[in-house]
Amino acid sequence: RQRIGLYPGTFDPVTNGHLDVIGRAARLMDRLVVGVAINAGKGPLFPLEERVELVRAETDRIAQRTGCEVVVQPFTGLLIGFAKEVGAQMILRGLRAVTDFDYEFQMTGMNRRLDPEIETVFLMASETNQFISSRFVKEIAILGGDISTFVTPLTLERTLARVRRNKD
Ligand code: COD
Repeated sequence: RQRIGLYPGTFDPVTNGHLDVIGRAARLMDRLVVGVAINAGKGPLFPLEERVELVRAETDRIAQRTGCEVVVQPFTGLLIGFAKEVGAQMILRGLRAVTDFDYEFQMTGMNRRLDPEIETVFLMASETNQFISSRFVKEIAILGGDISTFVTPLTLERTLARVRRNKD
């Protein structure tokens, strides 16, 4: 049986923290679906299509390096529904410091109730990437700070372009 994992998120934008987790997940899976959620409630900086495009651009290398088939797909609606649709046996989530725990704990518990067959697995990024969050990347960029060690050069360029566009 093929091991299929789903790594869902908002990826607004994708950071070196996300890519670190994707690299680890890819080593464990035959196929990794990265699900990019619409998440209109979070008021994203990037439109869904661009978030998908950026994750795709950054994950090609990971697929080559690990031999895992990495597929990036947008999704709307319930996470558990999407996990079933793509045939995932597990949902992968990244865990940062204590602040993530409560949210992840609730999400995992509720998803488990919705479908007890799908296991949620947590992965930690390396020390360099552990603390990175999309929220602070955006805030730092908007306030004119340097985000070049938190995101790839392509995402850096696109983030600065979005921030500039929003100012006009
Ligand atoms: N180190 C380690 N992990 C990290 C790092 C980092 N530096 N940065 C981010 N991560 C992890 C996050 O903890 C998360 O696990 C994952 O990467 C994605 O992060 P985000 O912020 O891009 O994504 P979220 O947390 O906004 O994604 C939320 C979902 C879209 C998964 C959620 O809202 C959802 O499931 N929506 C669908 C509707 C649904 O089913 N709702 C019911 C849920 S119970």
